[in-house]
Parts: sequence; structure tokens; C-alpha cells
Amino acid sequence: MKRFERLDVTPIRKTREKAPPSVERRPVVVPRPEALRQAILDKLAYALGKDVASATPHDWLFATALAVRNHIVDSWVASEQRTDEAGGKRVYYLSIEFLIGRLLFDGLGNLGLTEPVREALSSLGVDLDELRALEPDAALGNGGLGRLAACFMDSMASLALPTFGYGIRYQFGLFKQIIEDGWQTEAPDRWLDFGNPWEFKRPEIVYPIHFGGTAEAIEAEHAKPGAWYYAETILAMAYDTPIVGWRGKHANTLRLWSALAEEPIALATFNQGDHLGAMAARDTAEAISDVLYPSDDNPAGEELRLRQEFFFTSASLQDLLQRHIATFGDIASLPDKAAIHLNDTHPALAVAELMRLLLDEHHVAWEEAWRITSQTLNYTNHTLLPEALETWPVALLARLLPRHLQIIYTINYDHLKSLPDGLKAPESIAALSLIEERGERRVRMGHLAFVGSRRINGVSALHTDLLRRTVFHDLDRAYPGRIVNKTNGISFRRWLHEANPALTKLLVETVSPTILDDPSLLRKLEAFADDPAFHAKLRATRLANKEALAKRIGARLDIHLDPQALFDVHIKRIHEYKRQLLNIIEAIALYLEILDKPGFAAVPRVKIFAGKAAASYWHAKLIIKLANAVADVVNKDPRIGDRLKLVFVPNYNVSIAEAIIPATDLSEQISTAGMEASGTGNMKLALNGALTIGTLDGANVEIREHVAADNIFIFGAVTEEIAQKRKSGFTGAEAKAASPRLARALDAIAAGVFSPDDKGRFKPLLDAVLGYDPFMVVADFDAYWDAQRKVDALWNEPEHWWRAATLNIARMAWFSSDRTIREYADEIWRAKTLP
Ligand code: 26Q
Repeated sequence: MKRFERLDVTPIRKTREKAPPSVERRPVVVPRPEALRQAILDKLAYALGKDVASATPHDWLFATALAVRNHIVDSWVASEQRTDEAGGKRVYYLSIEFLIGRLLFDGLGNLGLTEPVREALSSLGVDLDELRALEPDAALGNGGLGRLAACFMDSMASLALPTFGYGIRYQFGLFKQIIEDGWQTEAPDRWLDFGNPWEFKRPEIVYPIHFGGTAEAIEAEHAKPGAWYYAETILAMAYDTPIVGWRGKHANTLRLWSALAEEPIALATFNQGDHLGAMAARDTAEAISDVLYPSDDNPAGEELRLRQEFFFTSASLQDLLQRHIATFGDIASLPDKAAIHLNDTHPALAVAELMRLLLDEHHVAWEEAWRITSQTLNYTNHTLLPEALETWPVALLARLLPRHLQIIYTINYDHLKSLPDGLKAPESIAALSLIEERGERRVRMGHLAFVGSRRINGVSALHTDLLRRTVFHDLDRAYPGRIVNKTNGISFRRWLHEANPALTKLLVETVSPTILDDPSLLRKLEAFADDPAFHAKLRATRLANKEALAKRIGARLDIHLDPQALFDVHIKRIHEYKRQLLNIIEAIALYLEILDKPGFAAVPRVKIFAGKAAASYWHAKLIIKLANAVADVVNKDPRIGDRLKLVFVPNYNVSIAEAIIPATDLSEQISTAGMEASGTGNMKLALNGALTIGTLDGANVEIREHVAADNIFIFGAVTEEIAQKRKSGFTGAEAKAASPRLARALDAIAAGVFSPDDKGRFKPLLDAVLGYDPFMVVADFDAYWDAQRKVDALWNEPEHWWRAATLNIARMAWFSSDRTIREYADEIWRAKTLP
């Protein structure tokens, strides 16, 4: 660590006991608007160097954020002191993605500062809502997995569970989606262009991360450490963001690593005139934290991705080990004082890296190192799709992480040797091995994470059940009881209080203000399920949210929407298994039906789509083009008027979700049964009172159990039926032959109704669904159509619709991520919240 050897990172005061608190532990009091006004003006002057006359809107945003941050930091410092004093277990949540979105209203809401700050700014002639819209989204994630990590951070802080989130500080987050002529194109997400007011750079917290070279062989079963003669070293530097919980009572740290070259410039090379060459090593090193991989399912299999995974895993483990040793003085107590969680397999190298650190750097014997590792780590699986399960070629690991490969082989040897006799047949061994031997040899990261973890969890009841029956069937038999279910949840602070203040206000007025602290009180709404006065108020909040959304869409996309129409919303990553195509085909069928039968009692509908496709996922991009092409034709057809409109909202992100969800009447959760591990958008929409049309997939199953079958529209083949259909040799062409309505819609696509300039444009989509139909799009069409007509019928009976909406809200409390995190803390981490 040449660059940093002169930096002494030890605090001047070594023991916290003797240190006077740098921040008084004052009770959380809400400052008055005048004090906030002064604080903002001070930040403007002394942090930004601006006066009121020269301040730009961005300056105001930064000054406000920095003033709010002061209050967060008070809570943060006190939380760290309390955690130290309590001496309990800490949780470390390792995730390659954190899809956080904006932080201003999170901080304001949690600290109770929204209205005082609004008032302070308004006295300065500044509008808080305009500042809110200026903050870039922190889009350091692709979708569900990354957003779950962000909701979990919110809940862990709100419950005062001492936690570090560890991830990567990507210079560029998820790409910006631009729709050009209906096609998705990608542009870099320059979220850091103006700097980031929430983070603290920690130039003194730097760890070396090694790659390449050779490793000294150790024999299996031997306790002695090995040695790694690495070839390359990159530095990981910490950036900390405090994550403050509800009512500001506790704050945790999100520590994101940024890659840095050991030598910023090869001066000798520069002096010889090779100016670009002098920077090349730096560019290669720093590329590690440059960009988020833009896929939410498809393992990229590239060396840079593996480097990213090892980079943040190793830095996080080094950091938490040094904290543990500094606090407790030994390493054997790690399982009692730390629970490390692997958010999917992206940090699964933690199994080998923790072993390496214990064996080679802390000189712990193998057996003890294995006890520590396998009692400290836990792992969540987020997908069943076999093609989405991560594996890495043995040859690549041998080149990049040779010592880790040795350790993985030794773990595998021990694992296979200790299997019960009933699992020692060659087929069982092949299924249980950490190494896939067919074809190019690869390490199965799910297996590695499983074997190295104390608990493994799925993210919904159905998903966990399928995990036991499919991908981890043999491992479950070898290690019974390790797999547990933890159904996902969502942060009510973000997805109700912040996103839908009008509904929140109504709930507070109808039930009680304590509903903000205790969502179980939502149950009390059941008493209003048939109350016309409550229905009227609920409808009014929905209508206002729809008007606001319609206004935004009108301004940005020049599409006029009638807020009285049913807003039918399909928002999530674009993927064949999520079946946006099924929804689009239904829209086409509806369009043709309306044209055909002028008397057709269609309910006026607005179909809203939003979502990004992985940049390399051609099929998904073609689905986006089709959605836009159908929108073009339908929206311009004067015969249709306001009876049907389609909108594709570009650049879906957390902030756009916050605007669309409160304006939704119908929530589309129509994945092929067995393919969506859980879903969390389904929960956000139901909590905001949208009714769900969905398949029995992921957490939809549990949503139905909670809201009751009368208050949700379930349709389509279930997991077992799909398996049977597959066996019987089903093809989409058969389904088309059996359904004239479907046939007309598909034929319209084939005839070029939506692509007059290139009639064959959508043929790849048609070929897929008419052949093997891997995602059962056409197989489920008739059932979907029928379910949609039931939606129409209910919409036409407002008292029944709003009763169902009320009951959805009333019965969603269980889907709070606070409940999920309590379960993780009790049953997986065995960690206690601070009093
Ligand atoms: C792996 C290797 C290389 C490149 C990318 C990846 C990769 C990246 C992201 C693989 C998977 C993901 C993300 C998966 C994901 O978001 N899964 C979703 O997780 C949610 C939270 O549990 C569930 O609600 C969703 O059902 C599930 O699809």
C-alpha cells in the first residue's frame, strides 16, 4: 500500500470509553424552521461558497441535503456509540446491488423534517418539491434484488439492528433508458456528475485486493496455511453513507467500495513520453468499480464481473474482520458477534476468501476456520432459472484466484467425504459437488454458498418450496434444516409514506397517527371496507394521484390520458418470463374487439408499461418496440378515443415507480408460474390499494392468502400444470388454433399492422410463442382475457371495487420489510436489536 503507508489510520483516542462524545446525545428534537433556514444558508455559504443571489437550484439541493445530513450524522454517531457499548452481534449485508433511489425525502421523512424544511425553504423562495425532482436516483442495482437490499437497509435502521451494508460505489449505475423511435437505447447514468451530498469519502479506509499469480499447494485435511504469490494489487477505498431509520432513532452505515490503482501514474513511462501508457494501469484498476452490470438474470461470465465480485467481497471481509478483532480481540468469537449475509451468489467467494484470511493471514487451523466460516455466513437465493445460476470456469479461477480455487477444492473434498452413505452414489456425488464436471469444468457458486452457510433462504413460500425440490434438492437432503423461507417485504416508509402522502394522510385520519409506527393497525381499515364515505375519500386520493401522473405523462410524452379510466400498470424489468408480451397481446385483442363491436362494453383503460431490458437481451428489446408500436397505432386511432390508451414510460427507476404506484388501479403480476421468485412490486402496488391480476407465482400466492381470493384476480396455469403441459408436448400453435381471439391478435402482428415499414419485424416474438412457447404466453392467453373481463365487471361495480381495494390495504401489513428483517434477525442471524 505504497500510497497510504504514511497515513496513520488509528484514531487519536484509542478507547471509546474515555472519549467524550463528539456529538452530544441529545434526544431527537425537530428543529424549528428558522433554525433550519439558517442551517441551509450556512451550508450554502460555507460548504458551497455561494450566496442567495448566485445559488442555482442544485446549490439549494446540496445545501438542503447537507443541512439534513447534519441531523442524520447526530443519530449515526450516537448509534455507533450505543452499538459499541452494547457489544452485541453486528449484521453485515453483502450485496453487489443497492437500488436506493433518492435519499432526500427518506432523510426528511424519517427525521420528521419534511414540513419544517419545506417552510424554511419557502421563506427563501425555494420550492422543496422542485429540489426533490433534481436529485439523481442512486441506481446501483438492476431490479428486485437491489431494491430489496435498499428496503432491508431502511428496516434494519428502523429496527435499530446494528448493520453494515457492503457493496460497490459504481461510477455509473444502471444505464439511462432512452426510447428512440420505439426502441430502447442506453446512455450512461451520470449520477455523480454534481457529487453526492450523502456520502463521506474515507481515504484512510483502504484495503489491498489481490489477483493472479500462483498459490502454494496445501493438501486436503491439512491444518496448515497456504501461500498466495499474487501478481496484482488493487486498492478498495470506502465511501460511507449513513442510512437513518424511522424517527431518526438509529442510523447504520452503507459502505461502498471504490477501486483505486496502487500507483496513480507510471511516472517513468510518462517521462519517456508515453502519456497514455502512463495512465493505463490506473484505468484498468479503476474499471472494477466503473459500471454496474446491466442484467438482472443472466450471469455475464466475464472476468471483470468476477473481479467486481471478489473486489467487494474481500474488502468487506477484511474490514469486518479488522473491526471484530479491534473490538473483541480474538477471532474465535466471530460467529457470536457477526452474521454475514450473502445477497445471492455474487459475494459467494466470501466462503473461500474468509477461509483464506483465517488460514493464511490469521493463522487459524483448517477445522476451526471452517467452523467460524460456516457458522457466520448465510445466503439468500433469488432465482430458480437454471441459466441464471452463477458458475465460474475453473480455468478462470485458477488464473485470477488460484489460492481460492485450492480452498474450494479442499472444501469440496471435505463436503463430499462427509456425505451420508445414502448420498454417495455417483449421480448424487455429481449433483452435490461444488464442481460441475460436464463440459468445461465450472464452480457452482450456489453450491459453494450453500455448503459454506449456516442458513440458506428463499424469498417466498413457493420459491423456497421449489428450491427444496429442484436446484437444492440433493443439498437439502445432505444438510436437512438449513433451508428456511423468508418472504420478502417492502419499506412502508418509502412505498407508502413518501410515495403516497395523500393516502397516508387518509390512513392517519381514518385509523390513527400510530399507524405510521405500527402497520399492523392497517387491519382497522377493515371496518371501513363497506363505508361509502371512506370509499369516496380513497377514490379521491387515487384520482388526484392519477391526475398528477397523467399531467407528467402529458408533458413528457404528449399523450393525453383520462384520469377517470382504469389505470392498468405493468412495471418491472422487461423479461419474457414476466410476460409483458401477454399483456400487449391482450391490448391488441381488446383493440380489435372495440373496432369490431362498437357496442363492446369495454371499460376505458390506460395500459401503462415501464421497465428496462438488459442491453444485450434482444427479445426483451423487441417487446419494448412492440409496446410502443401498438401504442402508436391505438392511441392515434380516432375510433378508439379514450376507451384504450397505451403508454410506455421511459427510463423506469425508483422515482418513477414512486409516481406510478400510487396512481395504479390494476397491478399486473403475470409471470409464468414458478419463475418469479417473489416479486416486491406486487406488494408495493397492493399496499397502495391497487387490485392484482396475477398468476400463482412467487409472493402472489401469499398476497392472495392475506387479502383473500375475492380481492385478487388469479388466473392461469400453476407450476405443476405447466410441467404437465410441457411433458405432453404442448406448442403455442395448438393454443392459437383453439382461440380465435388470440389468433386474430397474433395475425395482426404478423400482418404488419404495427410495423407497416417492416412487416416481419416482430416475427421472432411470434415464432417463439407459436413453437415451444417457453413462457406459456399463448397457453395462458384465454385465461388472462377472462380474468381481465372480470376486472372490467368489478370496475363497473364501484362499491365492490373499492371494498376490495380497502381490504387490500388493510391486509398488507405482513409485507412490511420490518417483519421480514425481524424474521432474519431472529431465525437466521440470531442478532438483537438495540433497546
Ligand atoms: C449475475 C452475474 C453476472 C451478471 C449479473 C448477474 C445477476 C444480477 C442480478 C443475476 C441476478 C440478478 C438479480 C436478480 C433479481 O433481481 N432477482 C429478483 O429478486 C427479487 C428479490 O428477492 C425477487 O422479488 C424477484 O422475484 C427476483 O426476480
